[in-house]
Amino acid sequence: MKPMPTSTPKSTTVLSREEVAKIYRRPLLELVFEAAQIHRAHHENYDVQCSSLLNIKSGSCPEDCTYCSQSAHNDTSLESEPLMELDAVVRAAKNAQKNGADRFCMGAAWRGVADNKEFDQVIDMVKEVKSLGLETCATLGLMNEEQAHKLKEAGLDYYNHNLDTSRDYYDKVITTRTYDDRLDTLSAVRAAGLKTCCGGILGLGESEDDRINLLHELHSLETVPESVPINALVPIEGTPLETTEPLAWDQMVRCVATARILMPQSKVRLSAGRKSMTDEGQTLCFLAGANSIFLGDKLLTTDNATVTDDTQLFDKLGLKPIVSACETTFTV
Ligand code: SAM
Ligand code: DTB
Ligand code: SF4
Repeated sequence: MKPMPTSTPKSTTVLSREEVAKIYRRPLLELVFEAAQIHRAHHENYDVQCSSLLNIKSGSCPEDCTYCSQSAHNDTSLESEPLMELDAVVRAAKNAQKNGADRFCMGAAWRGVADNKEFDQVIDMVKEVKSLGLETCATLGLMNEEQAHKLKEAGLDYYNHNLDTSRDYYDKVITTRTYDDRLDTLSAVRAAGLKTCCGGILGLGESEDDRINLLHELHSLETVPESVPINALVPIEGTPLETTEPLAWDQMVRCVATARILMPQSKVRLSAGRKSMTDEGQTLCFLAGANSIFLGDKLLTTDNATVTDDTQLFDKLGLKPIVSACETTFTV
């Protein structure tokens, strides 16, 4: 006899940690099947939101994130660079747009935002990138509400600030700021009316329970993030995580599928780590509801899957980059 379907409770319900674990641990094909149905009910099946990244300030970051090439605590080969000039940022944004990106995300290796000349320069970058007709995103570390308001006024659409992992595992990964610091920044971002891009990294040595807890945290936020990046660790020489065991392929699929079920309206981004995935693994993630990627040959400091590879994979799967949702009129 066919077993009764185990359907997921309504999306508006906040599920308990145990309910999330039950979803995550379903037989993989059943999990992917339900996630695909939810994806199709809430999104255009074949549309993929494409963000391009630019590291506008590199290295010498005072934080001790064990995964990161840019932490001053890690002995990596990355050269530190000061904040980029405005015209170089605009050139990179135009190039990203030409490649099919609809959103441009500027990242700075800062502990957080300070009220100084450099922040004013970032404000100008946001204004200029927005005027190209791109959606804008920034990831600058910790931030207060007043600073978030300034970015919003400049035309910022999204702020990326990840929870990274579970609350329990967090201090194995970063000790220079707390989980609650991150949640405070996310509240400031929300209070300013910005959209949030918030997810995590898998493959840091965390357990399956930690991954489930991270997904439960994201789903339980007062307002769920509009954009949910699921990164797989890109192991970097000179970091404490350089020799970490790679994540089992099905864990990425489970995380994407569970994120899709828990946050049906959000864009779920198959983020860092795609370069090491097979086309088949990525395909399963797209079927399981991933509908966003980082597009461009580079992430922040490491190589991404190339635009050529992505174009070929999209053609094969029938996927297409979305046209910008941004309403700004072109000024160039
Ligand atoms: N400094 C800011 C911060 O930490 O919020 C912004 C930049 S930081 C590089 C943005 C995010 O990139 C991190 O929170 C982490 O999730 C992700 N990330 C950084 N290094 C990574 C790596 N080696 N592999 C996968 N994801 C990584
Ligand atoms: C996110 O969740 N992933 C991006 C973006 N937000 C800023 C960063 C990925 C970084 C991968 C390692 C690197 O290139 O340094
Ligand atoms: Fe600095 Fe961000 Fe890297 Fe942490 S992840 S070391 S805060 S740049």
